[in-house]
Amino acid sequence: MVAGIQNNSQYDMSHSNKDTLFNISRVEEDFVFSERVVEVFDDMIDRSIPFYAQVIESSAQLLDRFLAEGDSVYDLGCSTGSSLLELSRLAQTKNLKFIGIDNSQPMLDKAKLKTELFSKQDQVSFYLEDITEFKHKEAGAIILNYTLQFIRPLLREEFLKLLFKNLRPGGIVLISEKVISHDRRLNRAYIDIYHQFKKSRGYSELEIAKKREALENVLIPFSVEENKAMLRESGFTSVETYFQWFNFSSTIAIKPV
Ligand code: GEK
Repeated sequence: MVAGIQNNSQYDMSHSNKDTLFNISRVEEDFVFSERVVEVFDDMIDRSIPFYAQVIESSAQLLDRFLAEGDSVYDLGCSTGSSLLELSRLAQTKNLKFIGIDNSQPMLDKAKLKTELFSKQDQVSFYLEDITEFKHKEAGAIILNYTLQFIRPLLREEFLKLLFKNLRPGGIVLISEKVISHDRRLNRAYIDIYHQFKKSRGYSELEIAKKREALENVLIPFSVEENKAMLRESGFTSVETYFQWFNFSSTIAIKPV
């Protein structure tokens, strides 16, 4: 393991099998969030996303600072609920309501199971919905952790405008993404460093290459600048990076009061 990189959320390791999905010789189809993926998902996230726990911790600090008593926090593309459960543990002072949305029923089944396991049902709930049709009004915060990258590029700006509309004045969006650099040398270097990270977490060269192939048409990263420009275009005024590790970046955007 790379020194100092640890994902230690207490909510991400329950009921997860080891991810060996791409220990295969041929990729038969593009990546989908199927039941097979859900079975290994928490292990996959734990070993594939650098500083996952630290990003959630930083996000909790921002929620604590910017949200008001009783605000609602929406996690779009919440998967098995790991980040929402962790946020509900870390951001406890303002009686916040946590709502996870995903369009994968198997993901939400697992999220609900984990929520019950940790007796969090009063604080954390889940909806099976398409996030591009988000219609929950007066949100205090909307979180997109590694999810915007799966929305079709042509739809992304309209989607961010929809989120802007549904936030209350002063509400925030927190977006964490895999990103690209338009500097070709830096881009190559960042990707190599990320692959070293995955190797250090136990993935073989073959698994890394096959996963990359399966994600090729599905996960389409933008640069930090492109994401920030889209947020400003959508009406957000304060837009800043709050975390970055090579080709992974987290951004906060605030809706003006
Ligand atoms: C985490 N945020 O643990 N509507 C609803 N859900 C969607 C849509 C859509 N249109 N498109 C994709 N999803 C999580 C990790 S994973 C990222 C997020 C990854 C959902 C999809 O079902 C999946 O659960 C999630 O977005 C993306 O921090 O696997 O790399």
